[in-house]
Amino acid sequence: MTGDPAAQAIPGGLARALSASRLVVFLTGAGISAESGIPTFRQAMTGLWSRFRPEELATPEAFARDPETVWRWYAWRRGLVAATRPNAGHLAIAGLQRHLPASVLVTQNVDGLHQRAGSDPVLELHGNIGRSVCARDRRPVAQADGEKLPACPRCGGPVRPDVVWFGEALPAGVLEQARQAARRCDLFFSVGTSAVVYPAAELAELAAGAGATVVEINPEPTPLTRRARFHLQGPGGVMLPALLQSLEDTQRI
Ligand code: BJW
Repeated sequence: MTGDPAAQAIPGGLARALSASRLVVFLTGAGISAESGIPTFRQAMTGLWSRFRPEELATPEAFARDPETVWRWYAWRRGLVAATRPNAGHLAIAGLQRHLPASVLVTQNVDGLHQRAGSDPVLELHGNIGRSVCARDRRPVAQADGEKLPACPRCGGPVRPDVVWFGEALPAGVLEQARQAARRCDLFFSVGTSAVVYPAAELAELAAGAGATVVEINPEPTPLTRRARFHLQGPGGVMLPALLQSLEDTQRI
């Protein structure tokens, strides 16, 4: 048994469930990247939506009205992401995935930090800020970056970030894979998400409804907390390495 106090914060029942699991799903949100220095959306004071209005920046109507402003905002955020690195939470999920017989990583994040931490594949529900597409036909546009709104090299129309805005459908294949995994898993982790944006938030409900053990990792309670069997109330960068340590301890015994 390790002397690591963080690993001892993991309830015995959860450590046993993890080591016996057949399929684990991790669903992550902005909170897992907070310790890398990327702002979340809904936290008071620091969240993006405390400083910016989502209806002016993260809807198709906003882009249609003022594509230059929306593009500049995403260019600023791309810069933030480029200056960061995966943190202990991202790395611990990649480590857990290496130890587990089967796992599926689903993220609402658009920052690509899970991939940089070594997780592959990653089911990106809300796209990726590093990719751009033609706003007319959604075909990829390479090397569209910088502050100035680019024009599509094929049709001359505006280029947009390849992300999912409010009111837009999530990529159907990705969402379906995530739903299937949620229905089939025996352990479901909801990490660093306020669990209020649908359909992502429905995944934990699907998992719980199908009998999986739901675990929430978040310093704050959310609407999911009362349905979760375990709530590890702390930052992902502490709780996820502790989980990895507890799994390594169990596997060593
Ligand atoms: C830490 C931490 C640390 C901090 N460690 N934790 C009712 C039912 C169903 C749907 C709806 C409904 N009412 C309205 C809707 C629609 C809407 C919706 O859900 N709205 C709700 C807000 C009410 N959903 C949609 O519009 C979706 N599309 C859709 O439904 O389409 C239907 C359709 C079908 C067919 C055709 C057409 C349409 C699309 C949703 C897209 C969301 N997009 C965004 C922007 C992405 C691009 C970008 O990045 O700019 O996605 S909004 C934003 O929210 C972003 C996030 O991925 C998403 C979720 O946020 P997340 O990750 O949970 O972050 P926060 O900030 O909310 O929470 C952070 C948490 O971390 C907090 O709890 C902290 O405590 C915690 N934390 N430090 C661990 N160190």
